[in-house]
Order: sequence, then structure tokens, then C-alpha cells
Amino acid sequence: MPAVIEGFDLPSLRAQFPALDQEVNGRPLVYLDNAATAQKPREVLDAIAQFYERDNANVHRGIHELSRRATENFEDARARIASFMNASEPAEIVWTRGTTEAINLVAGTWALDNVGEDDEILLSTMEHHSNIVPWQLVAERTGAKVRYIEMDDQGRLALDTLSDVLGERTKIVSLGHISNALGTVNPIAEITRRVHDVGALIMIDGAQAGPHRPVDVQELGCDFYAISGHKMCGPTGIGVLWARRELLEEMSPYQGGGEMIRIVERDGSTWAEVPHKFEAGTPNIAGAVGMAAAADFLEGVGFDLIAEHERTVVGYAMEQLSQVPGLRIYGPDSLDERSGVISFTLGDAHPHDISTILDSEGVAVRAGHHCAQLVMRHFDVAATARASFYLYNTTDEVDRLVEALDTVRGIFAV
Ligand code: C6P
Repeated sequence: MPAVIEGFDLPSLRAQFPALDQEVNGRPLVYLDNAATAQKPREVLDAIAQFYERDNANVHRGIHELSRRATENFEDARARIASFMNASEPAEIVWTRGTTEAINLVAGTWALDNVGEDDEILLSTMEHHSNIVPWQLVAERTGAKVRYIEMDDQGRLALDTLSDVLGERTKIVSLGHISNALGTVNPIAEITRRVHDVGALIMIDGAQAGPHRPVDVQELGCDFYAISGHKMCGPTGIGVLWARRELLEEMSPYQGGGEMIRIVERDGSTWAEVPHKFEAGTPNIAGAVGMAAAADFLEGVGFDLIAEHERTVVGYAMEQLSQVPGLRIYGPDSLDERSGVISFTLGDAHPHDISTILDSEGVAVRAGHHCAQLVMRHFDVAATARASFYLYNTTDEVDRLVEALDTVRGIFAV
């Protein structure tokens, strides 16, 4: 059993997550599907409930007290996320439905305005479909070419071949900070420097990074960064696009509607200031409040302690899983290069069967292509099972996973 981390009180931390305290199929739940979505602490649930119970009204519209409070809550939440990401100012934070919408926003505005027929868009084969398909749509509409950074046999970006695909034709590069299918952590600051050297912009899909490490957009030096609230203990349906103000200023609006205009005339309209120019319609106000509460919660626990704890649990899981006969782990060997995700196969057992059997023992993992079919193709598998860990997981839960995998081995004679 690994040593207890000073200052990290795991039992009382777990007690703050009501959903963790239940039985599934007659066994205490072991929730290892955190890369899909994380559970929510009481602090976040209370913040959302309190908003609806006391302050609910539309924002930026009414002159009455509740509308004033709702607007204050919403704009305070924006300021909270600005500090969470170390943005220069709250105006650089655009609320979206999540990472997917943030990437579509950049693809549908900046890219459609700036990418032409002879240009190239650079992605990697490690990307989630949310960071591939929006760019393919841009390529279809503009005639630009999509190129890919390849991976090596440990699922790391093959940066020794970066200069083969990154050059003066590259207009924008879009990469995941941490892979959802492999857990690989990419050296974003280093890549960003190389991208800027050729005069291109870089967008980072931070869906899997925001929950686990401090995201400092100024230190990373990137141009666009996206995160989702629900993966970092916040609610679903809310996320953020961060971009430097001067980029937001020059970008076209994304969707048209209320809230994003200054003046509407019969023959045309003018736009509101950033970030409101990108926020058409009634926003997810309670979602923003909940995401800000999640930022408070995570920073309250402390990212240093979260990282140390996750490293202990993931390290223990790697050790234990690598002793399971027939089990193959995908992604980097070194803990320095991976985050909370462990993707694996077990003999010839189909990952969906693995997941079903684990579920029958109360262990929740995800199975499938994880919206990363290019990763599956790279490793020549149709699917993997994926155990993804977060701040509240324990080494005892790793033991429960390994025990349940013994059942799988028995059934499939692995
Ligand atoms: N990955 C998973 O199980 P949304 O759905 O917009 O909040 O996030 C999309 C997304 C984008 N990039 C990465 C790296 C992601 O991991 C995800 C979401 C979940 O892996 C659901 S498919």
C-alpha cells in the first residue's frame, strides 16, 4: 500500500462526492470513468442549487434585483475561470457548451476567415474526434489540407518528424494537451514555440488537462485553449474557449442571436464587445456558476496534492495491471509522460465484454474507440478498455479492478 500523502485527506475528500457512496450490482461503486466525466462534489451541487433557488434570472437583460444577481454570478464565474487559466482578463473567456463547441467556434470563425486553398491545418493522430472533424469541415470548405503529426510505438507524438509536417504552409495547429485514449501528456510549450516560429497559430484541446493540472495559458504561450466543466468536477453543458483578446477582436461571430449584437438594423447588425460577441442566446448561467465552484474546489484541494495522489494511484495501477497475464497497456511507459488514463486490452476478450463484466462487479470503466479512431488504427485494435483515475480514486479501488479482471480472465480463459 503506497504511503499516505501529507495534507491529502482522502476519506474526507471522497465524502464530499455523494455519487461515490453507492452500491452497483451489490458492490461498492468503483468509478474509473473519469476521463468521460467526473463526479461532482457537494460544493458544486450546492452552488448550482443555490443559484436556482435564490438568484435565477436571465443575464444582461433585466434591471431587477434577481437579474442583477444572476449577471453578477455569471460574470464573477467568468473572472474565476480567467484566474483558473491565468488569462490576462475575464474578457478572454468565452463560455461554450464544452471543448467540442470551443474547437468548432475557432474552426468556424477564425479558420474559415483565415485558411485558404494552399494552406495546411496540422493535427495529430492522437486527437479526439472533436479535434479532427471540425478541421476536416474547414478543409472541405476552403480546400486546405489536413496533415498529421504521427505517434511512436508508445503513443507519444513523434516530434522528431515535426518539421516534415510543420512549415510555411501551416496556418493553424490543433493538438490535445493530454490524450483521452492513452493518457499521453504532450509538451505543449515546446511545440507552441516551434509553431510560432513558422508563423502559424496553435489551439490546445485541454479537455483532459484542465481536471488534472494548473492550466496557465500565458506560460504555455498558445493562442486558443479549450476546457470542459464536466471533466473537472463541474456540470455538463458548460466549457470555455480562452483566446488572446486581439484574436477574439478580429474574429467573426460564431452564432447570431440575442446578446451578441450591439445594434440590429433591417440591412445588417453590429456586434457586442468580446466575449459577448460569441455568446448568442441565453447562456448556461447555472453551468458557469457550477464550473467556477469546481475551480474553487480543485484549487482548494490543491493541484500539487492532486498530482501527487494521482501519480501514486496510477503508478500502483500500472504496476498491478502489468502483472495481469495477457493484459496489454497502451501509451507511454513513464509516469512522467502520462496522466490518469490507462487503456488496455486483455487477451482476445472484447473490451465491451470486459466492461460489462467489470460493471457486474461494480467497477465502471469505458470501452470502445474513445472517440479516437486514429489512435485505435495506430495500435491496430478496434477498441480498448479504459480505466481513468481522478483525485478521489484509491489504491484499494485498483485492487478491485484487478480482482474483477480475474473474473474476465476466468470467463475468457486468458
Ligand atoms: N472525451 C472521453 O470519454 P466535450 O464532450 O465537448 O466536453 O469534450 C470533448 C473532448 C475533446 N477532447 C478530448 C481530449 C476529450 O477527451 C473529450 C471528451 C470523453 O474520452 C467523451 S468522448
